Amino acid sequence: MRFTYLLLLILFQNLILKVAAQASDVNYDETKVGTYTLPDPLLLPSGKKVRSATEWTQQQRPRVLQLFAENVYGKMPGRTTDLFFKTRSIDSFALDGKAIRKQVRIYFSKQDTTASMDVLLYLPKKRPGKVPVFIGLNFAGNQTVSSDPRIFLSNRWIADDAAYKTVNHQATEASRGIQAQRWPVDTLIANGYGLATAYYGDLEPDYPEGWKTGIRSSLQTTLHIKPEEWSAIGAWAWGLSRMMDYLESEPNVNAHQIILTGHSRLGKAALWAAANDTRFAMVVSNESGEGGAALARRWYGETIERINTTFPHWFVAKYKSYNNHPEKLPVDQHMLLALIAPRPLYVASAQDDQWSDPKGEFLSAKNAEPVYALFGKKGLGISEMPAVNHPVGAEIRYHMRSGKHDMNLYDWTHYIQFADAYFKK
Ligand code: GTR
Repeated sequence: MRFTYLLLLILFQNLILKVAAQASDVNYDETKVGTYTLPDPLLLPSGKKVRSATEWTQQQRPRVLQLFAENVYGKMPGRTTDLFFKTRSIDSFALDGKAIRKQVRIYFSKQDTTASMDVLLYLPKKRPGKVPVFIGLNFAGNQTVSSDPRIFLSNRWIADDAAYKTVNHQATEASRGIQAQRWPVDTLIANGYGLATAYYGDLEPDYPEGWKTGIRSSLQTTLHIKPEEWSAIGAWAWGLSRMMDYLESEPNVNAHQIILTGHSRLGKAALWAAANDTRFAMVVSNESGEGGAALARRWYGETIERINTTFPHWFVAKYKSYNNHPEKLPVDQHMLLALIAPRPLYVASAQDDQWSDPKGEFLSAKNAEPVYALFGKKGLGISEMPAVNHPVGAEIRYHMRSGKHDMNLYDWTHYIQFADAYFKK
């Protein structure tokens, strides 16, 4: 009796300690951030520094990319050789006649036709010739992007989040257009841009065992890669490159003007995709946070340990070895941003999204500047955080919007302006 009591007491105490430790692992106090030293993206293993764009591209870039593959996101396989596209529907009078809407299924392999992704593409009719296109994955199926009833409902597993209006992990009619605010198709079309999106769950459903029914399982023989050699983020990023393959085949799309966007976890996937695939001409990271744009070494908001605990499938197993030791990581996220150079990059945060660490995202962008400078490209132009709703920078741009974790019209308006600076006729 006494023994049981003691045992229970010990167990209870352990539980209290655990909860306390968990509560204290997340910091929101700027005075407690402490000091940290970021790895220098220009430092070669020889101890010398990269001095030219050529040295960066030929020596350092492949090395840094490899370090991210080994320690964070896993290997990135190439495209399947028997990939093919099937148009499921075309509507030349979408959005009151202002756009062409196409729905295309990308089949990754002739061997297994369940491995596929559904692309929803809108192209503006008023802009002649090949048009620039914003692309990005969505969280809950293409039907959530617009209330247009002709968009095919996703038949994949979708998280049963109340906001997604799913029933038993399946999309419902009620889910049409529920994320339309995140995807301002009309505004994009009016500004002469196309939009291509696909549901990230087509690649891998987002839960720890999701790899079993996603491409990491179904394509392992075709791609010669074991599921544990890459990650969920890797699979989503791979899918973005397959969307790019499709867009290259689309006669009305300017494949040299593809603007890759991603919000939150899908922002992480977008950055990793762009690091691997230089065909993406411009990149937008919207509140990608930990494992995305935010510095891992800065102790503020989400931590490596937190992300690995809640989402053990997002990164490779080795990333867990940095749980309480971000200082041991041979890279930090400014180096991921540096892999985007010299392409225009927009990093955006939201003021009420402290979990993503806005300042850590700003500093990450700041510390990618030396690599952009090798190409003669300008960065943020300031070294302190700008005021809220005050975008700054040139080839690397940054803003912290007021409001919560989201991707809204304020964000898109600035992304469109950023794209206009490069792609406007
Ligand atoms: C959070 C996660 C973040 C971010 C976010 C999202 O729960 O901790 O890293 O990815 O989800 O994707 O909405």
